[in-house]
This record gives sequence, C-alpha cells and structure tokens, in this order.
Amino acid sequence: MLDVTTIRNDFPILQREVNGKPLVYLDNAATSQKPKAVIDCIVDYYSRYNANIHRGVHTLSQEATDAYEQARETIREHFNAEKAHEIIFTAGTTQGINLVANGFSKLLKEGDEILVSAMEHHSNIVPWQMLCERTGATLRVIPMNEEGELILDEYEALLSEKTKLVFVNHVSNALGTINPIKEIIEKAHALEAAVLIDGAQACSHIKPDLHALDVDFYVTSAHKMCGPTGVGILYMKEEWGKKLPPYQGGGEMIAEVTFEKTTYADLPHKFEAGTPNIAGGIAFGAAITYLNNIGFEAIEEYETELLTYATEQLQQIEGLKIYGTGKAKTSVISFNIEGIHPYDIGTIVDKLGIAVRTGHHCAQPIMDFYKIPGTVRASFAFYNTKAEVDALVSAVQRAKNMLQ
Ligand code: 7TS
Repeated sequence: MLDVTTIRNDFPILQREVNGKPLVYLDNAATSQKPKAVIDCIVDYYSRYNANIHRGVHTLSQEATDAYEQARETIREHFNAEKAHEIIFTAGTTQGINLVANGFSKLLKEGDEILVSAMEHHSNIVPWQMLCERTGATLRVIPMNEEGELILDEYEALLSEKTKLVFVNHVSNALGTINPIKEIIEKAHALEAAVLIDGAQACSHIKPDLHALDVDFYVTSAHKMCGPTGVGILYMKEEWGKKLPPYQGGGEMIAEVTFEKTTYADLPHKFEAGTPNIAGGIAFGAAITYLNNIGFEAIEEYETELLTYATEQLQQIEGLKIYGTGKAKTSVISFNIEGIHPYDIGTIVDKLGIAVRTGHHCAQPIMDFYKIPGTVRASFAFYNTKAEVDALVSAVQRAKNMLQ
C-alpha cells in the first residue's frame, strides 16, 4: 500500500497555504505537482552540467548528452517501446499530435477518411481539421453514450477501407473515461488504418505497454506525470518514423546540408530540430523513475479508492450531477449543481484553498453533447487524501448554500 504521508513530504508545494487555508490541489488533470526529486534534477542540471547536447566534444556536453539519452532510455523502458529511437522528444502532447498531422499531409487525398472520437481534447481535433483542409480528407466522429463511453458498434460501422487514421484519447480529460484502446487499435489495423493514441490523461494513472498495444503513435506530456512543462514524447513505430517527413527544419535534424540538397538525420533526430528542452527531458526521466518507485499498481489501487469515496460523498449533495459515469474511469470527477454556474462554484471553493478546474476543459464537443456550458472538475492524484475529498465536499456544499 501507498504511504501518502511520506509521499506528500516529497512535494514542497503541498505544504503551502492558499487564502489562509491549507492548499487542496485537485486540478491534477490540468497539471500535476512536482516532487523534490524532479525539482532537484533540474537544479542539478543547470548547476553542474548545463551544455548543449549531441554536438560538443567537451566534458559538459558529453555529460548532458548522456543524461538526455539515458532519460530517453528510461522512457522507452517505461512505455515498453522496442527501440529508443522510436521515442521522439517533443514540447508536449499538442506538438506530438501536430507533428503526426503534418506528416500525413502528403499521405492523404480526397475521399480518404480519418476518425476522431466524440470525447477529445481540442488538441486532438483541431490539427486533424487543419489536415483535412490541406488534403480534402473527411473527418468522421465516433459517437459516445450518456455515460460518456464510446459506442464501439458505431465505431465498427464507421471503419472502412477509406479509413486511413484513427485518433482517440486513452483517457478523457473531461470525463475520466478509460477507452478500450486495445480493441480500437485491433479493429483499425484489421482495415490497415493507423492509430494515434493521446495519452495525456492516462499516463499519470496507467502504465501503457506500447509493444503489447501495437499502436502506431502514442503521445503524452511530462507535466501531467510529475515532470516539467514544455516537454513530452511522441512514440512512433520505426516504420512510420521512416515514412513521415520531418516536421521542422533546422540544426540537429540533418545528415548533410548544401544549398542544392539536404539529407536528413536518422531517427529520432530527424524529428528533433533545434536545441531541445534538455533539462526538461532529463527531469521527465526522473519523474518516471519517481512514479515507478511508488509503483503504478499501488497508484491505481489508491486512486480508485479515492475516486469511489469522492463519488459517493459528492453524490450526497442534492442536485449534483456527475458527467462521465462509465465503468472504466480514472480519478476525475466532472460535475454540476442544478441552477449554479460551474465558475461560481470554482471561485468559492478557491477561497477555501481548494483548486479545481471549471469550464469546458478544452473539450467543447463534450459540453455540447450534454448541453451544458461547462463543469466543475476535481481530478485526484496519488498524493491526495480522503481528508481532502471531505474538504472538497464540504466546500461545494457551502458554495451551494451560498448560491441557491
Ligand atoms: N490531450 C488531452 C487528453 C489533454 O487532457 C490535454 C491537456 C492535452 C491533450 C494537451 O496537452 P498539452 O500538455 O500539450 O497542453 N489537458 C488539460 C486539461 O484537461 N486541463 O488543462 C490542460
């Protein structure tokens, strides 16, 4: 079992107060807090061996290169990718998706179809709409039911030999639904369509096995996994890495440059133009090591307990409705109280030191589906406690009493 008291001591920010109250941080789906191991890793890099990588013969550059490539190896091992060069460092999930969408510009034509799910973050919608504009391909939507689960029969009905690509999130940021990605990938592959999975919301809760999933592309952000902002990865099967063109041109991504012709570097450098977020990449590795030391089984078990408890307690509040009631969920609860705007609840609970997100959560199609302007979203991490759930429930009850 997980020792939450000890774990909380790893996170300096959890000791602070907000508006005179102890901070209760329940906005983990937006970004996670950082343990000292990750903060120290960044300080250590800039204090001891800051240098540019992959280019210097000098000692600092070699140390920085080794640490950066070691982080790539830690990440490869964590996600069970076959080869380290299938892990491309990016600025985060959004950039990873744009890189792939850009790569398909010349691979799609009019008449082709690409499938998106009804429960995506805008970053897994808009780049594909832009791709459709460039290519004339058509975007089609896999629908969901009232519980916030994808309707797999309808997915199967949409799949055809016209389908070239399917992109679905592993976990919905607004609902917490865990999608059956193995089944989704298998069904797409049966028709030779490629699959991109957006793992931004999954990877802090679940350890995905990319080899077993046989996925083509998997993207995620370090900052949702106790790592820093501005860094993430795109896992890309080697065959796709060879097939897709570079995303950006510049230093580091070339083999040879003349004014007549440039040849590109091998993977992963072909997709890593310019000086990367070196400290960020190294700290991402440290974050993954930190999470694995706690253990994903223990994290999943504890977060499920928190989710069950919070769901039961919040449901005691009259007029409170939860959106996202599917069978497979991570520790995210989106809710509204009848007659009250989510923003007003968010503002009052903040006065009591509690951080939740309110609004459409960059997933407007989900809000349109439920015909609501937004929700209040409480998202829990392994460092949250039942006492914090109690604080949330009592603050929401108080807000309801004030606003009704
Ligand atoms: N995909 C999903 C499912 C997400 O939840 C997010 C961020 C992104 C993509 C984009 O990630 P980025 O790191 O490139 O910004 N989601 C949220 C959220 O739910 N609240 O704030 C950010």
